[in-house]
Amino acid sequence: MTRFHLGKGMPTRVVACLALLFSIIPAGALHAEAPLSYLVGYGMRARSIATLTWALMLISAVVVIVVVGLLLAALRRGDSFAAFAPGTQLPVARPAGGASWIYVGVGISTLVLFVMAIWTVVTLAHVANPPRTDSALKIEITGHQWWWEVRYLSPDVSREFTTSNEIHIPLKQAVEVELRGVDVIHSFWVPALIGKTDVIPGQANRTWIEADKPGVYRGQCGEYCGEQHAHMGFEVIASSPEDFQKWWDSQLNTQPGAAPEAAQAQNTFIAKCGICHTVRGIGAGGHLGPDLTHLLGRRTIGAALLPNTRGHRSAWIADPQHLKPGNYMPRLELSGPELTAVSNYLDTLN
Ligand code: HEC
Ligand SMILES: [Cu+2]
Repeated sequence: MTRFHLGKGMPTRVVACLALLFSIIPAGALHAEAPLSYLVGYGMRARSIATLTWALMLISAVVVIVVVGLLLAALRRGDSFAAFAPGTQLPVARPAGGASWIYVGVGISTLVLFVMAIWTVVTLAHVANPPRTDSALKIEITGHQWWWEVRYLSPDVSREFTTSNEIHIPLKQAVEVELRGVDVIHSFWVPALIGKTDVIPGQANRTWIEADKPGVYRGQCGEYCGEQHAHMGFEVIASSPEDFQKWWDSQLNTQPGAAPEAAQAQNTFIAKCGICHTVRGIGAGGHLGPDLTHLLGRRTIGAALLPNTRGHRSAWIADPQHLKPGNYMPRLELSGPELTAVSNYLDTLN
């Protein structure tokens, strides 16, 4: 008489699955060093969400382990059943007390799911609104295909200004963010600080952002928005309130008109680039592309695509379609001298 048996490979496979499950957790922790990791939060908002994420992940892991353990136990018991000859009938045995396992199992699962649901709702309610709004700094962020316009608002209108792809915030302050869209739906996402909020044309969505550790936090458009969606990045720079104020003050400066020997370069810039880009102070006032008034102060160009070095700037101007195919800055067919003149002019925008 043959017997059912589990097959030699079976326990090994189960062990391998468990090992895989456990390896995900340390891998997740290591992954925290990655710029787009959401497993470690910096700031009250991100931290409570990260805690919830870890808790749900661990509870789920424990549930899987318990279920796999029970399944293995059940399979081992089945091991001793005799096989049936073809044509014989399978007797249905119902051991006494067997159903109580089901009641206990359903009871425990319901309780665990209930606790997880309540915890999730409480956490989301807790982070939905900033802790205080009275002194909150307000910024308005507009998503464009494929870059971010950032406007700092102030009760004193003369202190308002616009920049791009780089958001500076003071440490430990809840900054109110109003999100606007002009073309398609984008999504504002800084994994280490804040979950995704949709950016929708014709609607102003509100969220808030806070960081409690100085540093540079990588952000990314989180909703597919066309060819260069993957290169619609930005950075959030959190610094002390004093440094933040200094930065704000410096951004208010307009650019002085060029000295006579540099007038040619500035005129080339206004003629070739001013239709799409603003440089405050020189009469270049286009809005199709990022504001370039204090370009040199930014860490990246092309929406966090490339480090902001002279080489990358020149390469970008010479052929933006090569570096970011499909983006809305056309290849301008500048002559060699024009390219040099414009690059030199950009070098003055600090
Ligand atoms: C037809 C409009 C248009 C013209 C003309 C144009 N640009 Fe642009 N420019 C854009 C757009 C749109 C972007 C954003 C591209 C992106 O990141 O998707 C951009 C991005 C840039 C950036 C990167 C800015 C950042 O913060 O990421 C620089 C630098 C730049 N342009 C310089 C120039 C210069 C210099 C000229 C003139 C030689 C010029 N542009 C002409 C539309 C234009
Ligand atoms: Cu987008």
